Amino acid sequence: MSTSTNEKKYANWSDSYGNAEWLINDRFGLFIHFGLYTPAARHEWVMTHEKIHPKMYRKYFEYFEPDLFDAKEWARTTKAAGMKYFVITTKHHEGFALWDTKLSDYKVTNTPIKRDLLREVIDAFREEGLKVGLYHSLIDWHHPEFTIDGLHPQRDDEDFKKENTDRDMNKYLEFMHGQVRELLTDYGKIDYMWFDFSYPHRDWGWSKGKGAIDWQSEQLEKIVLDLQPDILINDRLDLNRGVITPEQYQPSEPVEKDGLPVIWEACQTMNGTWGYHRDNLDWKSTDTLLKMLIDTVSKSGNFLLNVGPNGRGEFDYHSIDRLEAIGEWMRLHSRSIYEAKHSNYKAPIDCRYTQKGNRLYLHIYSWPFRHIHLEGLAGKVNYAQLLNDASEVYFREFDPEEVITSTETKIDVNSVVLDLPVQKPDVMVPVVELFLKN
Ligand code: JFZ
Repeated sequence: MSTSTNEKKYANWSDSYGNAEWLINDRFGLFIHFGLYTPAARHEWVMTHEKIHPKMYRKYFEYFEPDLFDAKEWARTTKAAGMKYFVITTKHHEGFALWDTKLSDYKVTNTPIKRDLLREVIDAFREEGLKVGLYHSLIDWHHPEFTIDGLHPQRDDEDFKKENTDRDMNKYLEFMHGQVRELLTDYGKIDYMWFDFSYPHRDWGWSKGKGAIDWQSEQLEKIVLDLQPDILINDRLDLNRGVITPEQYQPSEPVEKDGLPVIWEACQTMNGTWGYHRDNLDWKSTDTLLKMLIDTVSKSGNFLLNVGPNGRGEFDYHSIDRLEAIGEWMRLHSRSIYEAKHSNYKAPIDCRYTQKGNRLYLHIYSWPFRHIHLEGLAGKVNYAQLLNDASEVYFREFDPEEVITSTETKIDVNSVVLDLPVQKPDVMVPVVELFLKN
């Protein structure tokens, strides 16, 4: 495991494996869920939600033909959204390989599309300068040696369960570790390995959840690090280390351990589901998603936002609209996101701060009338401007000589008061860039 000068600044720096500098700086990435659940179009857990027999599930394999798939288009869209890295599903819990694995026939090159789509994605995204992350499911509902537990599609199938005692997890592990070895050998430099997931505490009576012992996680981790010494690994191997990955909720404050920040990444969906879901209309507004990104960075986290491309291989218009709008905001405001982190100043109501050195960024979620009072900043600000157009923002401080009239805002001795235009700037979330005195 490599060390770094940053070691003491983060509680889990050395636990996150390679050099996490790029991840912390980049802040914003795309998650892609793409597999056989895509044409099913009703949740990536459809196989187990509906307890589908592998023989029945096979139709998705036989008809998998994303003919409009264009990795370069995906990469351009991602880059234009202001994202700097991506994580794609190589294999989800259904067990299907999106690459030309030598260890199984259950792979993309044996479907009607016949192409190694993973390779096309990795090449195209790398070409655009994006860092490469691979999601890989530890769980496998297709593999005949993966023991049936309470999450398994065949959990209520007595015939299947009778065979359970004959299933040999060691054979599955040989396969799973082998596939990971392939992925980290045949596709060049991989920056981030995103395993999913461990559930050792689950207990159904007749079966138990799986964790580090079941996956032989330490051995798997060693394989990964031997092949890619600089790689980052997330925290789902059940080894109590790695990039911390809160899922579908926003932590209420910067995530810390022993009083030090940890490296963490929120993963979020646009509509509550990861795989393409045709009839799900629970789309978060662009405004909400953007605020979640800002909120995450204000707590020193990363934001991994998901798209589930459809069965033709395209991002649907809901997702594209959102990515484009966020991209337009990022074009003007990424200075407050990249390399930025939590600020120790307390943000006013309806606002979020991020900070980068002596630049403090005030994100205004709800546009006020004329004034915002910034606590604790008296005597500390040199200059202030709106970030979208670099127009000066006047600010005032308490002046004992000044006669306050009933029409003036009262200024606290510790505060700075910004004089904002009445009109909200024409951007989703306006940002004031404050240059602090050193
Ligand atoms: C997992 C997957 O099951 C899901 O389909 C998706 O890929 C997501 C990114 O990751 O979902 C999880 C994993 C772990 C927990 C919850 C959902 N957990 O620990 O609570």
